[in-house]
Amino acid sequence: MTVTEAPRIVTSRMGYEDSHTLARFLATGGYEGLRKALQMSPAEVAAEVDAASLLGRGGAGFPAGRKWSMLRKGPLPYLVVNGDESEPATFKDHLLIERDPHQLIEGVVIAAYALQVAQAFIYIRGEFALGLERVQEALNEAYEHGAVGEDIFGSGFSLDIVVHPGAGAYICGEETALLESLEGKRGFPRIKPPYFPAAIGLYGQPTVVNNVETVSNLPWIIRQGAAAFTALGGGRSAGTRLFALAGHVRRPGVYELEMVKTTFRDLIYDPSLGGGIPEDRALKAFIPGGVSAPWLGPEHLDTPLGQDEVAALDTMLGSGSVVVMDETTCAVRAAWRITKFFHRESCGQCTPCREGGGWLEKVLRRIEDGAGREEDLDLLMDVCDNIAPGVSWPPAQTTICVLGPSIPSSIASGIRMFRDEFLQHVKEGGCPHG
Ligand code: L3W
Ligand code: SF4
Repeated sequence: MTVTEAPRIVTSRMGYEDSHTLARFLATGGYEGLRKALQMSPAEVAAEVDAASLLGRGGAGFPAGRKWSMLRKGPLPYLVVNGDESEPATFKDHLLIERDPHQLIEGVVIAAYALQVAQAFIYIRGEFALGLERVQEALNEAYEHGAVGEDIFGSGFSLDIVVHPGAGAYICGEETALLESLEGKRGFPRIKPPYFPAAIGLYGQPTVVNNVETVSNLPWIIRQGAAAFTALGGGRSAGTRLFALAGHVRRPGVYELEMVKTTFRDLIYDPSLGGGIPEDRALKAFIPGGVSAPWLGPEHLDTPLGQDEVAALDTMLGSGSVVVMDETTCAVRAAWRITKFFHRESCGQCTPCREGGGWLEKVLRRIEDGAGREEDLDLLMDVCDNIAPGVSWPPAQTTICVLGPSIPSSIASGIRMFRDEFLQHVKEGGCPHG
C-alpha cells in the first residue's frame, strides 16, 4: 500500500466544500455510527473502543479504552473534549473542528453513551473563531436532528453538550488547567496526584478528558469495528493519525497517514505529502511531535510513525506535529524561539518553570546576539538540569505540570546535536546564519 492509498478515517469528507454541513454529513454516512452504538449496550461500545487500541491523540498517547475503564463503574457526571490546540505547529484538531464538526459531535455522543454521561463540554481554543461558529452551528443542527438532547434517536439516552471558548492561554490545553478554566477560574494546572481528572475532575467529580482527534475516530470504529481499526498500523499504534507538517517543506499541511506503515521520510519527502525541502536543500533536523519533543536528525528519517517506535529514540510522537528544519536554520535561534514561547506561556506557579524559563531565554538570546561566553553552554545545561533533573527523556518532573520540564528539550537537543554551531556563535560574536 502506498502512502496515498491509506484509508481516511477522520478526513474522509475533506474533499467537499460543504464538509461541515449536516446535509453533506448525512449523505456520507454521518450519525450511522451513533445509530449503531445506540443498538449496543454501553459496555459493548466501550469494549469495542478498548479492543481498537485507540491511543489518545492529544500528546501523551494514553489508551482511550483504559482511560474510560477507570471510570465505567456507574454513570459519570462529565465528559470534556479538549480542543484547545495551542502547541506551536500543531494544527490538526483545527482542521477537524472547522471542516467536520458533526463527526466530532457524533464521537462525543458515542463516548458519552459508553460512559453514560449526561453532560459533555467541548472546549475550543478561543482564537478558532470560525471553528467555534461551525461547532455551535453543527450542535444546533444536531439537536434539531435528534442526535443530541432528550431521547437521542428514540433510544432513551439523553445528553446535553456545551461548547466553551478557550481563554487564550496555551496552558489551558493542559487537562487540569482546562478544567479550572471551564469552572470559570484562572487556568492553573492542578497537582497530579491527587487531581487526575479520572479521580477529581470538573467540579470535583470524576471526569473523562479526551482530545478532539481521539473522539473523531469513534464513529468509524463503531461503524467498521475494532478489527478493521487494528488491521491498520502496528503494535500498540492502531489506525491512522493526523500529522501537521510545518517548516521547510514544499507542501506543509495536515496529512492522515497509517501509523507505523509510514515513516518520517514518507511524510517529509513523498511528492503527495510534504514534497521535500524547497530548492532541495539538506535536512538539518526535525522535531517529531510538538515543540516539547527532543529533536531528531536525518539518520532517523526511516523511523516508522508509531508511538513506541518514536519513543524508542528518547523523544515522542506527541501531538503529531512535525517541524522540518533545513540546513539554513540556526539551531540557537530555533531553541531560543521555542524557549521564548514556553517562558511566555508559563503560568508562573512553579519556580523552576517561571524563573528557569526566563534565564534560559536570556542566555540563548545573548549567544544568538553575539554576546555569549563559552561557559554559557554549561550554564544552559545546568539551568535545564534544575528544571528537569538529568535532562533526559521523558523528563523528570519538579513542577506541577509538564510545561516546565519540556523547556530543556530544544536546548539539550541543540547543544547535543549542534554544539559546534553554538560555540561558533560565541567565537565569531554572532549568528553565522545572519
Ligand atoms: C488516572 C493515573 N489518570 C495518567 C491520564 C491523565 C491524562 C493521560 C495522559 O500531557 C503531552 C505532554 C505535552 N490515574 C494517570 C491518569 N493519567 N496517569 O492519562 O497523562 P500524561 O500526564 O502522560 O500526559 P498529559 O498531561 O496529557 C500531554 C505533549 O502532550 N504535547 C502537548 C500537546 C499540546 C496540545 C495542545 O496544544 N492542545 O495537544 C505535545 O506533544 O508535552 O507530554 O489524561 O489524566 N495514575
Ligand atoms: Fe505553571 Fe510551569 Fe508549573 Fe506548569 S510547570 S504549573 S506551566 S509554572
